[in-house]
Amino acid sequence: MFMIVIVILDRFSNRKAISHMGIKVIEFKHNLKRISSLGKTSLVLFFGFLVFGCSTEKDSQKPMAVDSIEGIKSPESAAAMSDGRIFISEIGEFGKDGDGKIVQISIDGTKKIIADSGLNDPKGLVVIEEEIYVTDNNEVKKVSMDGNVVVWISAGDFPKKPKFLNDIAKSDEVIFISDSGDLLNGKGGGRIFRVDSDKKVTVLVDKSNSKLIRSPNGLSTHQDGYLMFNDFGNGFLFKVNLTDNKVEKIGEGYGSADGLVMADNNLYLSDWKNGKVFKLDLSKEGSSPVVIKEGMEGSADMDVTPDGKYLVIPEMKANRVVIHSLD
Ligand SMILES: [Ca+2]
Ligand SMILES: [Ca+2]
Repeated sequence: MFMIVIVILDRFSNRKAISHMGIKVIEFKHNLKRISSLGKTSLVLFFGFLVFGCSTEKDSQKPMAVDSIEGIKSPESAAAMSDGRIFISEIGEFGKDGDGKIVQISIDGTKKIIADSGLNDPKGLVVIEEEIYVTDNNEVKKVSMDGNVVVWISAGDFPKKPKFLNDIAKSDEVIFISDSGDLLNGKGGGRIFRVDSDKKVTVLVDKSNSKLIRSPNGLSTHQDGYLMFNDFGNGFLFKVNLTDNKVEKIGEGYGSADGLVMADNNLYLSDWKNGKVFKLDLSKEGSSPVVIKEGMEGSADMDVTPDGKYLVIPEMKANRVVIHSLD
């Protein structure tokens, strides 16, 4: 900007007559005071335009985004809000109680602890009316923005004993929760629970609906009337018809499937064990997944910022959250 002004002043100072742009013919020798009032007005408008032009350009630029936010011990899940806040569940040490956290970050790298007590191994999270609902082993907890943690659904509230509660997703008044079963030993036995508005918990699907179901993990409610989920145990992608609970396998090859999020016609899936992130274009029939990121250490439950510009990837085994530009 400064350079542009210098160049323009220089150009004006070398002109004896400026007859175009409606400016009266004048002498202009390094003395702005001698410019006629019409010339002054034109200059003010011209520089004003430049300043206005520059600020508009600046406003439309993307905010500065960091590549990653370090120092979050075993992050599992991300929930990105339209106001720029991103909530992350931090497992801490696996199997150690009391060291779980909820951390708030933003793409510019800021980090703030929301809750650092009352959590064990927190995983999937969803924000509903300024409260964070997070799965934590065999319970679901509710966390207020000032860090108060209460049990929202206890282990005994589930109709089948949960083993490894994982993702949580909301659609209208219904909440879905995946239980990955015996994920740690690769023995499956997982299911998906449905929580109604009166907090009644029922089984949505398990292996009685499809023998292929082993360890349901990521959930997505983007498609009306359906719940989409991926399976950590076999890398399959499924969808459930929420009217008749019919399960249909719609994809495979996603390894130890974890994150599942839809944005702008694209479904993003992560493979935790092999450290990959896939993009699947759902607007084209029969399209194949494309690897958009690989070599990650435990790419877990991702989210896309509501402006569609960034994929937020908890990189669990690297103890960081990666901000991946989708441009
Ligand atoms: Ca822990
Ligand atoms: Ca997960």
